[in-house]
Amino acid sequence: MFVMFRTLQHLLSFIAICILLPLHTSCVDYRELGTFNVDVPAFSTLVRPTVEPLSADSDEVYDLLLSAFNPQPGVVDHVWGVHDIGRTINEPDKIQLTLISDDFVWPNEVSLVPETVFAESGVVCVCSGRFPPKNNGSVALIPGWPGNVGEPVLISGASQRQLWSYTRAAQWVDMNGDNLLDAVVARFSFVLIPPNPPSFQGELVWFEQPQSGGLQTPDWSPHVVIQGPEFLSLPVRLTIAGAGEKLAILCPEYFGGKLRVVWTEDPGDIWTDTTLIRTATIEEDGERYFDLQVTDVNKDGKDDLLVVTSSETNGTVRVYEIPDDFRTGTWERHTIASGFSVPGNMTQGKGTPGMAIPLRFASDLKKPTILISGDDDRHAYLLVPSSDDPADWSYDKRPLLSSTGIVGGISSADIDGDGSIEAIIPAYGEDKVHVFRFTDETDGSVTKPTGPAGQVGLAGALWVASSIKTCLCVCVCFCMFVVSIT
Ligand SMILES: [Ca+2]
Ligand SMILES: [Ca+2]
Ligand SMILES: [Ca+2]
Repeated sequence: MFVMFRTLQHLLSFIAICILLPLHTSCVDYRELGTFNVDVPAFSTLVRPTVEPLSADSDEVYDLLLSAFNPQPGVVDHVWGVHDIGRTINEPDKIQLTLISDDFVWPNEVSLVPETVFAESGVVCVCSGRFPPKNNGSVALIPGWPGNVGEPVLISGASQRQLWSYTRAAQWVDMNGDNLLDAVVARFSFVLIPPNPPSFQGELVWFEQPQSGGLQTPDWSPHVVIQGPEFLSLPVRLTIAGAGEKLAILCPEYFGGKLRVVWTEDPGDIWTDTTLIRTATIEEDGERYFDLQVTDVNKDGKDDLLVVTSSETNGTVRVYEIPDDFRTGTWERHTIASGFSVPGNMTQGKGTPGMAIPLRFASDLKKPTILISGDDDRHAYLLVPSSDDPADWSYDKRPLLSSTGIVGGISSADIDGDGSIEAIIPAYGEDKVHVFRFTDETDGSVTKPTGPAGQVGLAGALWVASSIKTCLCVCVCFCMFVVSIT
């Protein structure tokens, strides 16, 4: 009966999406393929385990990387992997998880290091840590996936008095011009100095890859670029008027309530001279900047920023159009969804939505529907564009999934190469991962995607806010403990 009800519910949702929207509109069908069980599933990432270009007739292979954490002290956390998840994607209850590591406290986003970094495939990168007592985080490399993985090598600096946590995946950029790719990442520190209230510090940092043996060498030298971003930073090449492109790093701030871009005036984009580092503010309205990616949202041929601000009462999904010169231009904002709110009375420290990813079909002819993790509002949504007109920024928000708890870090890809898109939606509060399939009904063509291999989309939401409440309880206990021993 439950399955019948769910099927009917999905059918009605699909009919509603198709009927209520005008013609010439993307029409996305979807169905839930099933679920598989994982304790407290958190961030999901879909990766291609090789960077070799895929030929038209080659087999598509995707691996799923998944983190699972429990804020409670002493509980062991896990990093899981599923090699070639396409083999069992139609029967999710048959998906078998392989343990990659249980060495980390509070593992967050898990990624695969591009093969170009170490001339070696199968290097998993784990970012970890959040709130006390699980705030001794790291950026770690684990070679050997899939198969017998090695011991983690912690590249994020030697132990120090100030403990740092790392949330979103490290990005690989040569920051000092020595032809070795360095790890660029935002980091977060929970500052607890009783009797002062807890405070938070964020900064953008890069870890310098050593001249030799990087994959075997711990404690790479850290270089701080700016203070501010706590959880996410995104290097990207952006245009400057009349002079081509320049490397920039987008820096959303959750606690800082702003969105900035940072660059170096060095003409070769070498970041070692800190006097040449500049920033520009894209927005500073006090909202909690939570998720960000660069993608052409309105299908006008130019990339935009797809941004999520998290809130207890009015979370938003926004698009910023990138100006011709990112250093001096105005970033035009379009709010494409708003009013996300955390249900119930106990909303303090929680936030919604979590993360936004466009569902891009192989044909890629129309504006993409956007999949949203509701995070603390316990849902997932679709934002369906009202038309394919690039100047029309209106969307219809449709519920996709109703869960009993936090909805975590979503990811999507055409996992089995048939033109439909599969999405992985971790339901942290249910101890389950939901698998959905999306089909572009107005297209009908089923083609294999081409293009460069590598990591697919952004994967893994933050849902920092959701954790704060739990963690504040832990912190209160921690404070009491500190007070009691001093
Ligand atoms: Ca370098
Ligand atoms: Ca655009
Ligand atoms: Ca597919």
